[in-house]
Amino acid sequence: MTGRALITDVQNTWCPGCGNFSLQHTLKNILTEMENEGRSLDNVVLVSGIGCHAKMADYLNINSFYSLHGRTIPVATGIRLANPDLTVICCCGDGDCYAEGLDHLIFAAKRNIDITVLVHNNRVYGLTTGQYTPTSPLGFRGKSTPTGTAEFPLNPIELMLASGATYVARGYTKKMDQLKTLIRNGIAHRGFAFVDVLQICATFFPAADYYTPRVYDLADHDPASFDRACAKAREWDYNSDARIPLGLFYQATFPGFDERMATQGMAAELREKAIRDLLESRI
Ligand SMILES: Cc1ncc(C[n+]2csc(CCOP(=O)(O)OP(=O)(O)O)c2C)c(N)n1
Ligand SMILES: [Mg+2]
Repeated sequence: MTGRALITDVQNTWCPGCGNFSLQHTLKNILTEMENEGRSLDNVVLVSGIGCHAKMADYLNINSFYSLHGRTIPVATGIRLANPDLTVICCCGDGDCYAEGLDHLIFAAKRNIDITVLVHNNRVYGLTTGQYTPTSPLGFRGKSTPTGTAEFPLNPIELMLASGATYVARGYTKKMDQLKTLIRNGIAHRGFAFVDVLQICATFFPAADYYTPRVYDLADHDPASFDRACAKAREWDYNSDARIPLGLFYQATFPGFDERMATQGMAAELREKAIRDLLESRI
């Protein structure tokens, strides 16, 4: 399937200026690079939830599974366990996986299942026209909160670090080169890779004027240090006026869920040794 057209001719209904276009083109460029390096795109599967983000499954010409709202990650986990030769990429919404599917996100990180999760974090329920999500800022006005939310937002970077994720990054749809590197390296990472993508929702949360002057690159940060990753995660709490670090917060090597599951059929003493060897392979 070399040189296939990666953008389908399905009618695109994203709003002009939507951050999903940046993610679509970033994924297209990554898939093209993978193909040019000799990897068959037949071994790549995209799993989406339900929402504006989920239309990625319609607009990118690769194997895809349009799942249920909040159920992106269990579907991806099942695909990966059934066929470890597949590279599985999840396109989730912030409503999709920080609200409806939050438990799945935490357990995928805890298990270190080898999938890559991209959260199209526009900080709003886009498709259903503007209700607040767990990452909407305090006071966010939308259809369900006409006088502003009374809730403080969740910090997904902190949550993923606490849940055991072995690759934790944050990108921004207006920093496409960095976004591409973060997603590419996440796909290459052995284990659970999580990229929270600050995404412009042109209609219900057009936050570029807020993000663009605040973002900076975590270039000098050491992603091997869990403690420093936690400190960096707390610099911006998805609500304050602080500067917003973008880049790789944390990366570690730890045996994946599929590797540990593979030891289950072994005789007891072999299994013990296999698990010991796997744990010693941690950095
Ligand atoms: C179980 C379930 N609950 C609610 C809905 C209705 N619904 C469809 S899309 C959506 C919001 C999606 O928001 P998000 O995941 O942030 O994606 P976005 O549209 O912002 O990309 C909701 C609540 C649904 N389809 N299924
Ligand atoms: Mg959303």
